Amino acid sequence: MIDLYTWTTPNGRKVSIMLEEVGLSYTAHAIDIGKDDQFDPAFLKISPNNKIPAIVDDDTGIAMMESGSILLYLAEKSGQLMPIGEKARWQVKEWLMWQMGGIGPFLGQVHHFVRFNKGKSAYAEERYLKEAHRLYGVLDRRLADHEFLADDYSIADIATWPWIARFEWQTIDLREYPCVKRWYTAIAGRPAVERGYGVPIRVGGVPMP
Ligand SMILES: N[C@@H](CCC(=O)N[C@@H](CS)C(=O)NCC(=O)O)C(=O)O
Repeated sequence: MIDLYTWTTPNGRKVSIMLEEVGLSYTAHAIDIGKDDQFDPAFLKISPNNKIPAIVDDDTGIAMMESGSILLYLAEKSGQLMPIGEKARWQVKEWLMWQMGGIGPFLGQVHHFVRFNKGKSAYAEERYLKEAHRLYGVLDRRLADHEFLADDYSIADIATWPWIARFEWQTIDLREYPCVKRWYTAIAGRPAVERGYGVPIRVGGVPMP
């Protein structure tokens, strides 16, 4: 049994979607980051960086923070969503790291400056929106000749998809990125994604372009 500590955010949804996809049994615990639950000393023992998501695996006694690491752990534990061949495995890790270093941090800043604090810093709005469009362009070009980020559906897609699900917050029109739109819609139609999106509580349906 896995305990998942999470909230209704892209990083949290990566892990609930993964758990739903691979069929491992888990219990979701809501850590409401709007109410500072992430600073509770009991939670800090599991996630010392005071951020969701985090897991505790009763089978192994392993407690883990950082969504990219958790996805790698769950892929290894389940033997799913990570290819076997060397080249393909590295492609998955490459695009997973691209998500962790680019998509997550920069789209997160778009949410802060463009969605929630519009008008506070014209410089930040321009910088992060420009970077968001650049990243969407990279994603669109990759998906122009790959069905998924690393050919087969993998943890690289699971890491990236919940951030793209916030395209409306990012003021991104997915019609500008037709290959992203095709990929996004295909993944949105997966039952496990729909279930994982609603963990730990459902806040509306999966946004559709
Ligand atoms: N690199 C971390 C980022 C996690 C993260 O930023 N979590 C946010 C929610 S999406 C959070 O817990 N924020 C609470 C805070 O910063 O106090 C990961 O991928 O797990």
